[in-house]
Amino acid sequence: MRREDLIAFEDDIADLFNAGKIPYPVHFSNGNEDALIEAFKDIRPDDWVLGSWRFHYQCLLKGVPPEELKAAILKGRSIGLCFPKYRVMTSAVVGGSLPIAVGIAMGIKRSGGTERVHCWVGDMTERTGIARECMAYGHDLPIRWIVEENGFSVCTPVCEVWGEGKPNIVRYAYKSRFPHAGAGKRVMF
Ligand SMILES: Cc1ncc(C[n+]2csc(CCOP(=O)(O)OP(=O)(O)O)c2C)c(N)n1
Ligand SMILES: [Mg+2]
Repeated sequence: MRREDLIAFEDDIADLFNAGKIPYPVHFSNGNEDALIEAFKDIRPDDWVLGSWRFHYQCLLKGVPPEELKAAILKGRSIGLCFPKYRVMTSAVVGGSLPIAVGIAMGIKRSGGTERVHCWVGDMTERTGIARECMAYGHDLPIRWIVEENGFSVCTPVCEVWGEGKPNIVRYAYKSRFPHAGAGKRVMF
């Protein structure tokens, strides 16, 4: 799907929302067209695509027919779109889709499949414990994490919350000649 088609789809949904025709939460990907089109160049039809509350564009780019997507949005499903037939799954819970993405990727690896998993992650979601654990598990799995940096968690600046760049968080690097514990020899007491 082309950039203009993505924008036209969301503009239609935005007009319906502003006219009070969609009494449910909707989240828009406006401004993200180029990054998403680029990410989808590496996504095949049998790959899985997972993510969060903001997923209209990913659904369209994965092949969900616009009318099917619009019908789901009008029923209030924009915040948690799932189209297993097109291998699209999302969760409206922060971090909710990441363990599912890991599970799907593990299943693919164990069965010797060639499909891959692509999981979208918000920049606040990325900093949660569940994301760190899932991303650590994902190293040897057919999974790609795509982090969207918008600088915010709803209205809260992400870096400010974590104190990133603040002067009262001081770091220094060091390398020890000893192991984590002990002095390098296995001593039996
Ligand atoms: C467990 C949980 N806590 C809180 C929320 C409310 N919530 C919805 S979106 C969101 C922001 C998450 O920020 P980020 O991961 O950066 O996503 P984005 O900025 O792309 O929306 C929050 C806190 C939620 N959906 N789930
Ligand atoms: Mg964010």
